[in-house]
Amino acid sequence: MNEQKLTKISKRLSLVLRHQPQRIKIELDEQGWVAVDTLLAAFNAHFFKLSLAELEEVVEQNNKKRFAWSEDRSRIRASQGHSVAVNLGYKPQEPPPILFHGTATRFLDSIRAQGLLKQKRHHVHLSADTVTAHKVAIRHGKPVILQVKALSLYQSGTAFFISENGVWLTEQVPSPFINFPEEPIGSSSVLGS
Ligand code: HQG
Repeated sequence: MNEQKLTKISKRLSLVLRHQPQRIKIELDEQGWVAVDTLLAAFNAHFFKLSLAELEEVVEQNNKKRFAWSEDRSRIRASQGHSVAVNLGYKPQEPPPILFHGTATRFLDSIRAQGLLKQKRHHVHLSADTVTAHKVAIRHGKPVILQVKALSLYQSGTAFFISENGVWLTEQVPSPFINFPEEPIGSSSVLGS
């Protein structure tokens, strides 16, 4: 298959395996998988003809290893880059008693009212240390570091995950599980120095 066709198929696969499975009326499971047979039938029906051999070629040849087979090769998924909600298999883990979330002071009222929400991301991101939390915070404005009672939240039945690069992830953090500083911590805080 020539480069152009490989790229064309790869782009369509990224579209439906990362962003818009509904476009060809398929559903991804929680880990982003879809049965290869289902994908091929839907791809053929909605886009253009794609054989199993061609699909295999695209997966093997893909320069960034964008797609992966399940162990038994009956299913396929995108390895990363999703905008649809998937859990790529980060193993649930018991968190330490306290994790940190760096944010901007202007969000505090809203966070007090709603807790920490994942917004556009797949999870709320938490850090094991305040230095990292501070770096995340200053991206947003005047930084403030919230303490999250992670172990209590976990013990109340909420799953926590740790990403390959050490970020703690959870679905949301209700307000009672957050320690808010009495005075917002300004940029002159010791945490920043
Ligand atoms: C805030 C980077 C109002 C939240 C970093 C944050 C991180 C609320 C902002 C990763 C809220 C979302 C994630 C509520 C949360 N009301 N504001 N109820 N709940 N917020 O960027 O945690 O470069 O989506 O506090 O290293 O800042 O992407 O999340 O300020 O790990 O690889 O809404 O992004 O990694 O902002 O950063 P973000 P984040 P990457």
